[in-house]
Amino acid sequence: MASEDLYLYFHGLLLPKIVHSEDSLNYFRTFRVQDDDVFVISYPKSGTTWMQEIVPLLLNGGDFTPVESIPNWDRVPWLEETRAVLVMDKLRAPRTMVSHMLYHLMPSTFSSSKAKVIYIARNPKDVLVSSFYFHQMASFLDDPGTFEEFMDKFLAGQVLFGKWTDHVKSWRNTDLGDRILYITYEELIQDLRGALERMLRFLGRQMSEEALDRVTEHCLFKNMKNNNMSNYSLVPQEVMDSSKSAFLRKGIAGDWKNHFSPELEAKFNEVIRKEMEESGISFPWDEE
Ligand code: PPS
Repeated sequence: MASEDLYLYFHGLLLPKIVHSEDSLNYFRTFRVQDDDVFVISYPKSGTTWMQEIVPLLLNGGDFTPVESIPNWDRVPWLEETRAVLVMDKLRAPRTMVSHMLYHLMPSTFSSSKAKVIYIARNPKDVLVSSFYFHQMASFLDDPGTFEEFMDKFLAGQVLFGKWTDHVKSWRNTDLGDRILYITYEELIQDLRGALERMLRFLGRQMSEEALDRVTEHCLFKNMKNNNMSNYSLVPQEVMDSSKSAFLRKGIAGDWKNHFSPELEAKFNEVIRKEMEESGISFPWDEE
């Protein structure tokens, strides 16, 4: 399918038509944010689905009912997607939603509200690898071509939600103060329980040691992979072909090392370094 049939543009950002429309973007733009709303913000492939599992459990004291009975896209909907208008009224307060949008494109009521934000970032090299496989299995995305071709598109921002560097820079340079918590996918991989404790404190919640142990165990990759409400097995094969690649694919940090040649790594590092150099932002993976 031609790419104009697959995507629409929103402020220069490429969005897949299968879940975005003019109406859904109008809904997004005019959405009335409430003070107790909780947002998870991510660049695609940075740990969104993981957070759709984690945050409801932290907010409800470790009750597994929603994560075992409601698909992730309705449990913690994407605010910019077509399902938001259908499920938002069904969310219990505090409403939890995800968004891949840049900071300056958020609804106007967002910055004046007291809504909290958890921003999850991931090593862009692993984001690229994850996205490459996602493009192979998702029929609503264009063919990624070779890994090198896809890397060029990624670096040029000709991928979903634009450039990774624009996304992380937009969300680092906000005036949200203590309303925003920054977390990384790698931190979750390294010490999931510790990261959950950090998020609990940020959300102003408490949980018994035993409940936190159970939530940690439930959110491990090997267990989440078996949760049909979160592993995208409810999506028809012709839309997401898990025989090509699973949505919950590897769930590790550093898979990029299996995909980058030294030349590709040098090219990638150079572009990202240049675009980040005056931002003052550093990430744990910068030294790798
Ligand atoms: S999307 O399409 O933007 O919603 O994708 P997103 O959920 O942000 O990213 C998908 C990657 O996150 C991995 N994932 C996990 N890793 C470790 N542990 C858990 N529990 C987990 N859940 C999701 C998923 O496997 C994708 O990464 P890759 O590298 O492709 O495996």
